[in-house]
This record gives sequence, C-alpha cells and structure tokens, in this order.
Amino acid sequence: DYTINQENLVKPLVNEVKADNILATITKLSSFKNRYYKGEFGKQSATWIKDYWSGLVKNRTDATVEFFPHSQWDQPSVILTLKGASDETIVVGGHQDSINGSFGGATSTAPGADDNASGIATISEVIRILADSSYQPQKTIKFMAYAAEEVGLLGSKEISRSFKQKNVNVIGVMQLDMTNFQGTKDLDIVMMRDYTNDQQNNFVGSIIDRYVPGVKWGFDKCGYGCSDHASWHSQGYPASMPFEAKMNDMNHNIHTARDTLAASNGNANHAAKFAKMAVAYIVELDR
Ligand code: LEU
Repeated sequence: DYTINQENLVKPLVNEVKADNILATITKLSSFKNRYYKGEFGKQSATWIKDYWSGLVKNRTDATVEFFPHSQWDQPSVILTLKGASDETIVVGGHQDSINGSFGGATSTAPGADDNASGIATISEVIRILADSSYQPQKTIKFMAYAAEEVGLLGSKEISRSFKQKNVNVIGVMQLDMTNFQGTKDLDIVMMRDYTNDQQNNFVGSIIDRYVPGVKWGFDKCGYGCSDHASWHSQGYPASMPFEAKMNDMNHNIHTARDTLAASNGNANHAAKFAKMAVAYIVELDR
C-alpha cells in the first residue's frame, strides 16, 4: 500500500546514491554511435546493458538478468529480476534505444545522453545500491531497459501485454525517461498526469517530500503517450512518469546528435535526485 513507514531501511539506501556512478554509465551508453532498435549498435548496447547489470548483481542468488527478445526487430529488451517471496511485482524501467530525427536510421549519430541514457543510468545506480546492500525484497522487483521506445513504445507494449496475458500482479510501475536536464528553474521532478495513476503519483510525491528533502516536485502533462508508462497504463497497471522538467522546458536537443552529456551540464546531479526517489519508492512499496 501507499503508507510510508520504512525510514530505517530507506534512509541509508538513499544516502548511497552517487552521481558519479550515474555519470559513468551515461558516458558509456552515449559513446555508442546510436542505440537504434535496428542495426548493430542497438544490439551492441543492449548486450552491454545486460552484461553491466549482470555484473552489478553477480553476488546475489536471488537475481536474474535476461533478454526479452522481440520478433520484429533485433534489439532485445533487458529485464533484471530480484525475486522476493511474493509474486506481487514492482517494475522500474526506462528505454534503452536512441534515435536521430523522426526516421532514425541504423547508422546515424544519436548519443541519447539524456534520452534515455540518463534513465538507464539512474536505474543502474538503484540496482547497484539494492544489490550491494543486504536488502531482501519481499515482493518481486523488476528493472527493465525497453527496446524500441522511440518508434512507438514497441518493446514495452510487447512486455506489458505478455505480463497481462500471464496475469502478473504488477502493483506499481515507475518510468524513468529523461532524468538529467533541469529545464524548469523552480522544479526538480515533474509528475506527468496523463497515462498515469493519480494515487501512485501522489504517493511518489510524498516519497520525494519525505526522503529527498530540498527537491521540489510538481505536475504537468505530456499530452500523448510520451513514454513506456503509457504501455503499462493501457494494460491497466498503475504507472507513474516522474520527468526532468515541465514539457515545455525539457531538453530540446533530444533526437539529435547534440543530446550529449555536455548539453546536460556534464554532471549527473539532476539524475541523482531521481535515483534517490526510485530507491525510496521501491522499498516503501515493497513493504
Ligand atoms: N523521451 C521521449 C521520447 O523520445 C519523449 C519525452 C517527452 C518523454 O519518446
């Protein structure tokens, strides 16, 4: 449920978040020429994420990392599972693919440092912290790097449909897509109201107030199913989309060769706020 009462567990984990780890992951992911859903680079980057996440959990016997293959294109999604005693499932995900322009292309330059190396790097830091701590999940926690978001949420559509078909009891979904560009001066985290669950959005807001002091949050709308949370929402699962800025103020270099780390200030301080929020969200929802 949405009560907040795990301070003894949550606080030390939140304190473990290190922006420099997020920075290193963004640097690596944005060094691929692109992470397009078709072509060699998008496959290579998926393999890199799978290997990286496998290394983060190598000392955990309760963890598995798998590809979720897609039949219509080569780039697989990546799913890391921390298995708890209960089948109730918490999903924290973001898309791994990047794109240049609306038409993309397997050879164009698309570093996607903010869109969405930042989200995958934020998630990776959460994985590292939970894996390194002695934290034992009660529920099942799944981290996802979706393929093919930029071409119509394709990877997350297949995954959320298959979860629904198998009746997986997903009790909460958090989408991290663009976490490292602070475009709105007086706001740090902006909860998108459309294609999301109001109650869970308010819960995430309360999580921020309690565990990420000094971070200001508010609401806005995408105006369309702007990211993978919409896939889960369409299947009836409660989803939230905490975003880097108000829609109008977001990073306007995305989908170009200029979506570099330098264009997000060259540090990962903004994304670190999202990692703190996500750790606290997972542990509070897990208990
Ligand atoms: N990163 C998203 C996309 O390119 C857009 C953003 C507004 C959430 O699909």
